[in-house]
Amino acid sequence: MESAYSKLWLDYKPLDIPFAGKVAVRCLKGVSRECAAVSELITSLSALLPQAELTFGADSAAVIIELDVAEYLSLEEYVITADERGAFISGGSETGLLYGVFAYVRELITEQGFTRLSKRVRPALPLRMLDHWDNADGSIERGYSGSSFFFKNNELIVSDRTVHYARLLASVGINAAAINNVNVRGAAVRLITKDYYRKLDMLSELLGRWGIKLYLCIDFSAPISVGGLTTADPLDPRVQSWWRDKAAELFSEVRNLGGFLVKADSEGQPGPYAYGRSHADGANMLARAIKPYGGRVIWRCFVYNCSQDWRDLRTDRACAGCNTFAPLDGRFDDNVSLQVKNGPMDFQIREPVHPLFGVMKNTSLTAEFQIAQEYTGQQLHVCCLIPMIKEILAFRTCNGRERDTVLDMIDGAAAVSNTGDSFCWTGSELAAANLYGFGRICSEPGLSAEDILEEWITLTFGRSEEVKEKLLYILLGSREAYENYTVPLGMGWMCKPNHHYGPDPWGYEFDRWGTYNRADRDAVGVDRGPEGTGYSELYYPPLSDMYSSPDTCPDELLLFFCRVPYTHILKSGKTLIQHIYDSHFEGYAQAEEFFRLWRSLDGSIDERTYRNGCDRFKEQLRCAAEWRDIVNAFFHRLSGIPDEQGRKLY
Ligand code: GCV
Repeated sequence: MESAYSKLWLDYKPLDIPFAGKVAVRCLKGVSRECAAVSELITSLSALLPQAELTFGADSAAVIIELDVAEYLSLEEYVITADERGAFISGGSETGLLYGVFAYVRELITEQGFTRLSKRVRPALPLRMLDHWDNADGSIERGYSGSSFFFKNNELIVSDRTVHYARLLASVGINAAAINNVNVRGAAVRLITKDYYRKLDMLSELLGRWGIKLYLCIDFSAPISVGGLTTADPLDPRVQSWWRDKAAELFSEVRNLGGFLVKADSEGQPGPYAYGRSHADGANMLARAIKPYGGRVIWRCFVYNCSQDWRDLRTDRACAGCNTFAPLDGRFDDNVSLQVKNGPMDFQIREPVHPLFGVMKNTSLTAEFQIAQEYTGQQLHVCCLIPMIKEILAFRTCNGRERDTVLDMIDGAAAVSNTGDSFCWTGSELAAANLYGFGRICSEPGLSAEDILEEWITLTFGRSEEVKEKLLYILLGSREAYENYTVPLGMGWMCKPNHHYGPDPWGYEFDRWGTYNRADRDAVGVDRGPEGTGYSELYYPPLSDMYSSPDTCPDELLLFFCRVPYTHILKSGKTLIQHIYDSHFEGYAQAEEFFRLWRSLDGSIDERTYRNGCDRFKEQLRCAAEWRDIVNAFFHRLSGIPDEQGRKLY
């Protein structure tokens, strides 16, 4: 029977080498034969070397692979020394060893044989997390890959698919997963009750075998909704004691629980504000309840007024995160990490880096990315986010620290997951690159986007140079293309309201969400300088100065920070309006080229992937034409300025 899901990059095929000798696996001190590292190695070798004779512990073998746990390594670290005769793989724990095994197997595949290798890797970020926005009824908020594989009809599912999920995550070093939506709705409120303990425990044990901690999103008002109290005030002793008891029960029933992820006082979710308390009060209260069990609270900073009056030109949603959290720096307990979205708005194709990364010098931070492509084509458009994630992590905050990049300032990264129960997990096979890349970057941020993609392409599609070159071209160019044919120069929010797919330049203009472009017949963009909303002042100099003036603001963020006339001359020498027209034609042409290249791979990649890709590229082109024509017509009609090249603008 055909499997209901693809194995993605773990679908190992026999290596080209005709190896038929004996391969011995030896478990040295501290390594049990039952651990995931050993089973993974055996599974992989059986697939890669079907002719080989695999044994445990034999002395004479053509290839000997020794596995070891060593105290001198940190828990998730590994060392590999390998050559033609075998390998010595050592981990700081069985999880570190597992990462070493995956790294060794990757090498066997990319090098097609046993070669010399010497590698020592310690994952750069301690927390490498996937956040699922899955609802208990099986639907997924912003899900573009089918339904949930964690939940169905308010039941928790633990299946062979869950095992493969855990393998996929472990293979790229992801060590935490929050399985339910941050908007805690319906039956999910009861996840922290005995209704779910048995299944949660099974799931957490399964994930734990692969080095992954289970996190749950909780309802901040659970003392009321679950506990029957009349308040959820974090400073009320009854509430504190309720959470303490709940934590004791939960952590003893669910053995591999990592902690809680919390969206509070945001978009209708309950939080400490209802009781006049701060976010530090709220987060610390939970953190203290779960601290005895090693639990962590991941507390989101996506807090803003979502009922703004569009006529109000002073209030700026972009400032909200800093306004709320900057005064609380240093006031969070050490088992709280603040989860900060990569930009100050909401995962647009281009935003400045969130200023909180520079400001919160005394608080643990987790960077939040969204590989679910809510605003970036919903996995129907190809949009590889690996270069963007790398760009954000490398951003210098200029906060006076000797090491001042975002990567230096954070302890963790989380990605809103792009997975679902579709055959290929991510709706589009190409979107799986974002899942793979996210994990690899968190573990080894020094890898280039090309390195990561080459690895992923080889593991997923084999070693054809032609396939590799064409896919690299498509993936590496895809973000620029998407940005070109959609929203110009950092402005964001020209998408259709609610579902966020396709163009609607004024869809959010007269609404309550705080997301405006303020386009009129003369100018466009929001003045976020000191004379405007003041947002640019939330950065340290020289960034604050650079962003506040159209002369120094980087073009790609110009309309985020400045309000400029259509005749403003960009650094490229073009006028703003001409740039808008040109980039939209250019972006469409790039998408056409991607589809042409994809079609040329017919016969070189498997039929199912090829056909799925064709359907999606077709839709991408249709939608890109809509974006191009609607955005160009919008600005043409407002400004009355014709295209220098005389193209049709409608
Ligand atoms: C889970 C945006 C999305 C919401 C999401 C929210 C968040 O507003 O559109 O679907 O809610 O971000 O990150 O909490």
